[in-house]
Amino acid sequence: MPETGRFTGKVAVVTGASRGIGRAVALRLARDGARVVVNHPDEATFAEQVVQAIRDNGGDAIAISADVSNAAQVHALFDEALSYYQRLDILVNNAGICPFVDWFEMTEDIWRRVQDVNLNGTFFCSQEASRIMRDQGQGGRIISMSSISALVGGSFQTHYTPTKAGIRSLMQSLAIVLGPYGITCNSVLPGSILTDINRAYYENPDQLEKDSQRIPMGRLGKPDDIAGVVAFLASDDAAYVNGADILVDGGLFVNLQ
Ligand code: RM4
Repeated sequence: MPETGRFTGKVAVVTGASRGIGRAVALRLARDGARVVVNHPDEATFAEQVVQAIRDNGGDAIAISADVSNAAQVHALFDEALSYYQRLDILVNNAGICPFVDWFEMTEDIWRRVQDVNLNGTFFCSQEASRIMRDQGQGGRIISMSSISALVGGSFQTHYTPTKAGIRSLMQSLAIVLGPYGITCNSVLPGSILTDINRAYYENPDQLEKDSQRIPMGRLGKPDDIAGVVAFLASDDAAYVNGADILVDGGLFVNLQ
């Protein structure tokens, strides 16, 4: 896909960008001209590899460590991003965890940690970013990684599915609050995308085959399948898309019968 330059002059923060979908989003926005903050919780090696890949391709990026579940670290993340790049145009709330856990084995710590990272992290980052964008007065884009799990349950994801539904709902409410500032808020709902979040689960070839066969396109998704949709929502082409969600699942959700 040739570079479009459509994000030249724009600055993006992508959370959880050291691996998986976040990494693909960071690379894509940078390839299209954005200067990118590659946020990671504590994966400096992976994050620096993403930064180097962007720089090797002629782009501009920095890695900033912050646990998005920690409000003080999120404040510091955006402080450092702003002092380095002097502006903020795009926030991609991608950071998320999903340890697959049996309901009856679910502990309070596991439950709270998934809520803290996925939902609270999206709240902390969205509030920081929207304040910056509001004060900048030039609009902005907030794109959050919800999930097909916002729409359906998951027997080993009882802690995770409510956070993805909450993220989708938060974007709908923020679309109302931030629309007057020209800041759009939208969700992307990935289906089954093969990344480190579920790699162990799919090491079982029977599980991989079963899930792939349920998808009309016959394969799990790839991080790049999501990155292109995020780039659309971040672009001027999506200037009037606000409070929306885009399901990116190869047809999995509709394949009931
Ligand atoms: C998604 C969906 C996928 C799963 C990931 C972790 O919402 O449920 O199947 O692999 O979560």
